[in-house]
Amino acid sequence: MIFSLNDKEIKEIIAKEARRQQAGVELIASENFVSEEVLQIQGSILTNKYAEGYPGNRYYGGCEFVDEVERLAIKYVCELFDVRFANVQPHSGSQANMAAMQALLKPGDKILGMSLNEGGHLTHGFNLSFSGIVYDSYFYGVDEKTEMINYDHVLEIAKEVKPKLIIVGASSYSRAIDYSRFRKIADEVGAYLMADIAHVAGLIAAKLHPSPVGYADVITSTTHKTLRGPRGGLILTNDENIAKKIDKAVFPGIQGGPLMHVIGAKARAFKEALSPYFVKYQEQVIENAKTMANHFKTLGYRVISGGTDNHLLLLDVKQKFNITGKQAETILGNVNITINKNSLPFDQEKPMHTSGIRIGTPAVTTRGLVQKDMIEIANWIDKALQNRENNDVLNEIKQQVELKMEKYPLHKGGIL
Ligand code: DSN
Repeated sequence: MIFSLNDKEIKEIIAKEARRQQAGVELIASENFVSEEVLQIQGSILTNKYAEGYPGNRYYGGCEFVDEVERLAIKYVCELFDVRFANVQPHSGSQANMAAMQALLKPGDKILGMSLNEGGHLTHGFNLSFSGIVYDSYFYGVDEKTEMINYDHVLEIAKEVKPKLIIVGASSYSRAIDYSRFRKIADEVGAYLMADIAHVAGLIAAKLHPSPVGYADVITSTTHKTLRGPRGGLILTNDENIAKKIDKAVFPGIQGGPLMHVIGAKARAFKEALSPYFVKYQEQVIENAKTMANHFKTLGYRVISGGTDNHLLLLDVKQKFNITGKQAETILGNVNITINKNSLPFDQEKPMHTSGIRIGTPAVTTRGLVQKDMIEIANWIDKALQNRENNDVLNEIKQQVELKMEKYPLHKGGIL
């Protein structure tokens, strides 16, 4: 598709990015590669249409066909997660969260979310995000020993804070989440429960991770992580009254015209996620993450919480090499292995430096890589970090990475 572009300036930039994606091992836990279908729909003429409002009730004429595509996206996502109501218009996960909170809360209300340092997300109450500015935010974290959520401790905090909303969900937490426990905690303190499943949505859709459906009042997600759709957000609920409030909060509350080309691409991604192939893909994502976590342990790394139940793992590089996560990110970037620095629970380093790195397997699994490849990649990571001052070794690893990834072209291996 990119090669039919006439604009030389942008075409060259896209071509460089395409080469980077093709030649690298992509281990950012929140990234993935979409199918050709998703890519084409997102690049389609659906982008030309204004459609403020909802199907059958728009502020513009000529919406009969974009109504069809939005209805399709809603139908597929409701089927995928087994829920009654969906809003597929949020432009991102952050906006899904903003709308969900606006639907349930008033400014100044108390919210309780997982702290950013211990795995949570900016929009779960961080002081520089709308969520920490508009609402009175409080946090729970992980247990110092197990590095997992201690549900009894969450209950204690909830009893003390008495929040109107509890948020469950994380960006860098490698363990399964017990949504039923969170429901009980919310009930004990009379709070709404919102599950942000952005990271694990694909695993939940494939029934390989517990689902918050039936427990959370509202569920928010992005569509582009494990779910492998276009960049965007969504909101789900089984409560008709809340669904109406959510629709109002998304439009006209915080957004104007929906991105109909993205909604079209979301519909396609949800359809792909309903196929049996998608379950196999997610099984492989988890197998790959477990293989890597185990192999890093045999290489002497401290894997946070001792392992993983999902698509990601966190490694302590400070303890192993006395380097920061930021340094590790740069070293690995130089050998075409893309990860991100990540604060570890109780990290002594600042968030711009960190003691850890986060590694995720959704993208490499889409490329078609399996367990034996994870061992090879973990060995490269280890070798690169160990030989971080030896340019010959680093160049050799980079060449090996490029050579390997040539065998797994984008939009081939693993994609429907
Ligand atoms: N930036 C996303 C992530 O990497 O997890 C969360 O929004």
